[in-house]
Amino acid sequence: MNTAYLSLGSNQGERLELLRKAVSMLNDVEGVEVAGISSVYETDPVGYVDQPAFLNLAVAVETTLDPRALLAACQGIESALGRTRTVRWGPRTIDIDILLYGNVRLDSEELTIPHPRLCERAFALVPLVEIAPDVEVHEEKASDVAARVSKDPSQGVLRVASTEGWMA
Ligand code: GSY
Repeated sequence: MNTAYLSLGSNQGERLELLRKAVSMLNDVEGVEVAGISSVYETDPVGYVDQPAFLNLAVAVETTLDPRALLAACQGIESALGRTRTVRWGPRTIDIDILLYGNVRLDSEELTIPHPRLCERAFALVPLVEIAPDVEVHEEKASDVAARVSKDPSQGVLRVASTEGWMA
């Protein structure tokens, strides 16, 4: 069994409901169990900034799937929830990224672990640190990286909702 951390984001449609559905669908995947869910954060768009604000959260999963199979499961959920890949950095109903997978380091065309932009993204780090305060990214405590990145005023991250009861 392996522990992986995922980042979920939505900035199109019923954002909160889409996140809730995506978490529930993840838990329904054979070989995946959702073991922790952060709060929901409203976050300023990073990268392509001319788009609506996101809701983001992080989940911890216990999984027997290998990283590529986990990625395929995440992409299946994105498709089922209406994600289309028209504009690369553009608005999306749901996005599910693998942030960390145990101590695995992987660099392939389809998948890089740890996520290549994790250390630049308060929207992924802040929820991650909430559920995994001691986790490390590239030999640095994620909480230290989060504190540094959160000083960037363009990366607003505001806790807006609890996820208590989502897995009940
Ligand atoms: O890679 C995730 C999609 N994404 C996000 C996101 O989830 N949240 C915020 N705040 N900005 C983003 N830019 C991209 S691309």
